Amino acid sequence: MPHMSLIPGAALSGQDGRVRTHCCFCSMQCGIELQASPGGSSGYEVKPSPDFPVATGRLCQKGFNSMNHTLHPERVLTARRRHRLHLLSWEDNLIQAEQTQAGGAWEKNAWEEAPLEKALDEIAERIQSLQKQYGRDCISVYGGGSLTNELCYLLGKFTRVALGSRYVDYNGRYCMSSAAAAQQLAFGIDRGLSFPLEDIPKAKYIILAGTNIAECQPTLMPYLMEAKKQKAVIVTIDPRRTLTSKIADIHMELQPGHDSLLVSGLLHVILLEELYDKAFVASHTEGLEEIQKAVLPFSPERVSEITGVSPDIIRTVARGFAGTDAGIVLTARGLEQQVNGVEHTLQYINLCLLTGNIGRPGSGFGSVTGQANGQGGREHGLKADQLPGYRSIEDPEARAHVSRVWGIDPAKLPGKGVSAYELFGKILDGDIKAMIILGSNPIVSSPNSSRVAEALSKLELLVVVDLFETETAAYADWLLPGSSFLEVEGTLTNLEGRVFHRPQVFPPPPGILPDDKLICALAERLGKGRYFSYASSEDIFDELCRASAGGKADYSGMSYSRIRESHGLFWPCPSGEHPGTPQMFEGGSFARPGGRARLHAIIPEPPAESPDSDYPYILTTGRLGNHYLSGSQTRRTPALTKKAPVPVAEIHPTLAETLGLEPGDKIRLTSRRGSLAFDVKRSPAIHPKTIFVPFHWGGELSINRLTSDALHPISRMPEFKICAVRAERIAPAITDVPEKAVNDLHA
Ligand SMILES: Nc1nc2c(c(=O)[nH]1)N[C@H]1C(S)=C(S)[C@@H](COP(=O)(O)OP(=O)(O)OC[C@H]3O[C@@H](n4cnc5c(=O)[nH]c(N)nc54)[C@H](O)[C@@H]3O)O[C@H]1N2
Ligand SMILES: Nc1nc2c(c(=O)[nH]1)N[C@H]1C(S)=C(S)[C@@H](COP(=O)(O)OP(=O)(O)OC[C@H]3O[C@@H](n4cnc5c(=O)[nH]c(N)nc54)[C@H](O)[C@@H]3O)O[C@H]1N2
Ligand code: SF4
Ligand SMILES: [Mo]
Repeated sequence: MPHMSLIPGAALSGQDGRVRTHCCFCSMQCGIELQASPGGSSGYEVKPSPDFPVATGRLCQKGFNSMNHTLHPERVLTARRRHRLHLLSWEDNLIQAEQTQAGGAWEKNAWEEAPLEKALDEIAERIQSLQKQYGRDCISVYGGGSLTNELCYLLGKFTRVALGSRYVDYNGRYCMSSAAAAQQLAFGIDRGLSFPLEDIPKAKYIILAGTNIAECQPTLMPYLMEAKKQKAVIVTIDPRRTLTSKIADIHMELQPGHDSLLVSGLLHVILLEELYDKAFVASHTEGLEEIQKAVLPFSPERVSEITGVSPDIIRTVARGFAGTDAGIVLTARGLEQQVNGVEHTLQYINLCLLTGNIGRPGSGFGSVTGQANGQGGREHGLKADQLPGYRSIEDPEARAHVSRVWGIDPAKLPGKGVSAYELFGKILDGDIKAMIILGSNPIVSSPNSSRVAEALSKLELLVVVDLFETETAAYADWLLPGSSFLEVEGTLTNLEGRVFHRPQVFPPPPGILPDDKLICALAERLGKGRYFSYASSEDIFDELCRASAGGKADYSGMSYSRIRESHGLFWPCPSGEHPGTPQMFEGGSFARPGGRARLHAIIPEPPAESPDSDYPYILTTGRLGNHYLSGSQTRRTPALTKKAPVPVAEIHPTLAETLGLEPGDKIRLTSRRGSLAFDVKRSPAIHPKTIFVPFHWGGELSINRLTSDALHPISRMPEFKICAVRAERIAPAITDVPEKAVNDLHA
């Protein structure tokens, strides 16, 4: 099918001929403008849009290229099915899957194309027969945080109402779950940032811990630069000196896993020197005594012995942060994606609470959200234990309210399911037999991914809805065409908690349904159409707002027209007259009983795997500026992938020397779960015993074959940031050596 039919003349252009939408990638959700460019390959050129207030009129390289993958010739444009090779072991299946990825044939099992309508009929039939055989809970749904609020809401409702299953979760479990749990515990509510970005320049002291903003939210940097211009002190805490730490006055380099300990040192100084905000702590918090006791053993000297950060620096930062009346702490996945991620986050929250740096302009705590809709994705019932409005699925009142909005009997509403990674365990246990994945590529993005491959091979039905034949789709029985961000109308909620409207700017290619309509069409075939008959995306949003009424993430005062007029409304927004809530916790008022925030006494604990003589180094994983997550979109964008065609392991020159690495050598990394070879970059900017590898690739280049699947006991966040590895030199293969050298060798 000629994909270019997507473009000509299809745009719903504004009066000035410019088409305004938003970049599909990170949580900044910068405004973009598509401008007609008849000579260009797509017919459009992408430019920053000055209209949306968040992105300061800039785009990063991913933003400029964000339209590229939607036009890629590999886009899936028809439904495809394939019959499973039941005789293969999962290891063989894995090899087959990789051959498929590499363009080789899964010959006996080649894809057959089918009209979408027929595909949906057959999938519905198969779901019904599996549920008849194994019960309603045998089918699960796995969603993603890049999708609109409307779609996240629909996927949760679809699972509970159309499938009647308890098993739904999403990739945000790998992303924001530790920060979400910590904010719930401390503040009683979870919004990424408790303040608008425009307040950052008012801060006088900014701590950036485990967040590489310069590569991950590049258009946030101007806010930090403006604060710096106003003489703010900036501190970065990371095992690497990143692009972000270039703007820091102080960089605290520590090995992964040590944030709780380091902050214990800061709190020790603040409490023992009585630098804390006594009035704020007395009126607005609880738990001071426990925390005073907990930090006693952690003098700067003791903390320094383990972390290597000098006692002087610990004292300087503690006194500096306690001494300001405008201090901000931002954290991200660096310290959150750990089995102690909730505790690390709670420590940084303690730091803000004890110093009274919260609830006023220029101060506060924030966990920088990651995906396009990383915030909204966690509010509308796409989580295993959650109903819309950030309600608990175990709360009888919440169940009654949402059931009323949905028009169902609360007794029929399923209970709590399990977290994203645990869904794969349920498949291996034989409890889950079928899965629908929409908006994620978990073979690349899950920890210990060989186990995920084993699980997906065992399913009796896997339906993947994606733009591309991803590494995950290689295990699918059905691959259905997904719609791109340009082809679906909806709202998203950015890192500030600002809900904004994203228009549909092109119709989907012929034969493709927008994702929301696809889900409703499947619900109809499952005999539940009456619960999913929406006239428009706005109709879904209005229902979402009603379902959220009275919940923590209350959108009930919002409407498409209000959101459009104001360039976004901040939640909570509980009535049509409410202006929205850019600044949370004003005057020290928190969402916990009695309005007080909770301080948490944290005893630093070790990670699931510590280095030992067999696995002496720590592997940590993360991102590069020009790729996005599992890479299925950015690896298909030549302008981005040419700058980083393969993952490269970042190691300290001292480690390179210890391993005897010569220029051109590769490095073999081996964890308890697997072993892979990588190209090497020597960098003095990384801790000498830590190795960093980005995770944006699949197959033999996928670092998640090595990562640990230890989960946090509450948030169920995997420990992506720490696993113990061995490192060895791989000399170039003999075939890589010039012919003369080989001859010399044989002489
Ligand atoms: N270019 C790009 N941008 C993105 C994304 C992308 O894939 N590519 N993804 C988006 C998404 S979904 C997310 S969640 C965000 C993620 O944004 P970030 O969390 O900022 O990104 P990461 O690279 O995962 O990790 C950040 C830093 O944590 C450090 N780190 C590792 N271990 C520790 C530790 O124990 N303590 C501390 N203090 N630091 C540690 C790493 O060295 C790294 O520099 O980015 C979003 N933006
Ligand atoms: N080792 C390691 N692993 C990690 C992390 C780490 O730091 N280290 N970080 C984790 C984090 S924070 C995250 S958020 C996850 C994310 O990891 P994934 O969930 O795998 O994220 P994506 O690559 O964005 O996958 C989205 C998929 O949906 C498709 N898609 C995009 N938009 C749409 C749409 O509108 N409709 C449909 N139908 N499909 C769409 C894309 O083509 C892509 O295949 O990775 C996690 N994995
Ligand atoms: S900063 Fe994020 S939203 Fe903005 S252009 Fe870059 S990837 Fe897109
Ligand atoms: Mo994320």
